[in-house]
Amino acid sequence: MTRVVTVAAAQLGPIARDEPRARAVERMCAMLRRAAAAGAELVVFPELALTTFFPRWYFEDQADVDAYFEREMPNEAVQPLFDLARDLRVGFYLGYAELTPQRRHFNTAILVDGAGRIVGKYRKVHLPGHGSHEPWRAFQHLEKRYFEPGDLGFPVFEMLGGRLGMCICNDRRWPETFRVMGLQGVELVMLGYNTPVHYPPAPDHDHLQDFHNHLVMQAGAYQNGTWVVGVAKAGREEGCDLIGGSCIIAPTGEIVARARTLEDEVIVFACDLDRCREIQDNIFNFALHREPESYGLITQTKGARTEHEGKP
Ligand code: CDV
Repeated sequence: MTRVVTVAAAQLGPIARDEPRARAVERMCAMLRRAAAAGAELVVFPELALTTFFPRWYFEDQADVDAYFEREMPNEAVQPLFDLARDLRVGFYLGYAELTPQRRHFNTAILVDGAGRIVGKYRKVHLPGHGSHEPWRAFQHLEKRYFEPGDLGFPVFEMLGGRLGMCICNDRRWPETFRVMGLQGVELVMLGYNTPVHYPPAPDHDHLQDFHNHLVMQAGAYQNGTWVVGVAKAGREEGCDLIGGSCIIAPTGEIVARARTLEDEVIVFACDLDRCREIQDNIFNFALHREPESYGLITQTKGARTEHEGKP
């Protein structure tokens, strides 16, 4: 069985606040067709791909927040994407805001196979931003208010003859995200993001946003010997500039395909999953080289311990 999976990163340009989900789905269907015509078997869409990035606004009324959430998946608006994917025999990753029957709110991504079945779900663990209204900011980032941290860990799913993992946006900045999947032998990590160019708490870093984006994804790929597909919602969305830079990264950490625009754009690459072995069997052979007894603090503590207890 071939271990080459042709993957597309389907970057979205901005989605307006009043753009209906059906229009976003139309745009994604157009990209799915382009990707399939280029031979893609798997298409990766961004984080919260059905609506504008609503955590940039403070809403007093919870009903206004809930209007951005999906109560079931697929639903009427998204069904055309599932139908098309099934017709074209293409799988996909889709990010959306999930409201469960128990009224829990998650920033979620699903993995759908070429038969249109949901075969995997991930809920964003690392929620950036703040929990209350901070009017001094040029725009809000209220993920900590509108979502709760994901409760599914970082599972890895068997599909297309490989081990596929998911994470979402801010997760990519945390090495633990990739390592937990790396320890399950992940071979391809899919992730969508909405990353503003302007970072209100440290605006001096604005010019580094594209660099940091690629830095963390390339490091995650290399340090775990996995393919990484990172996909932006890009461009000026409701006055807020979002970075692009969607890309496909080889297990060596090299970017092998990269989006050039800040609009709807599809990039495609044939990913040989067996190339993961080049790294996983050698420089990052975990079984041979890891020393977990020395890593206890990773799970024992949340913030940094500044007192050097027990040190001579
Ligand atoms: N959607 C995100 O998670 N965005 C964050 C921003 C706020 C820093 C990111 O890590 O890209």
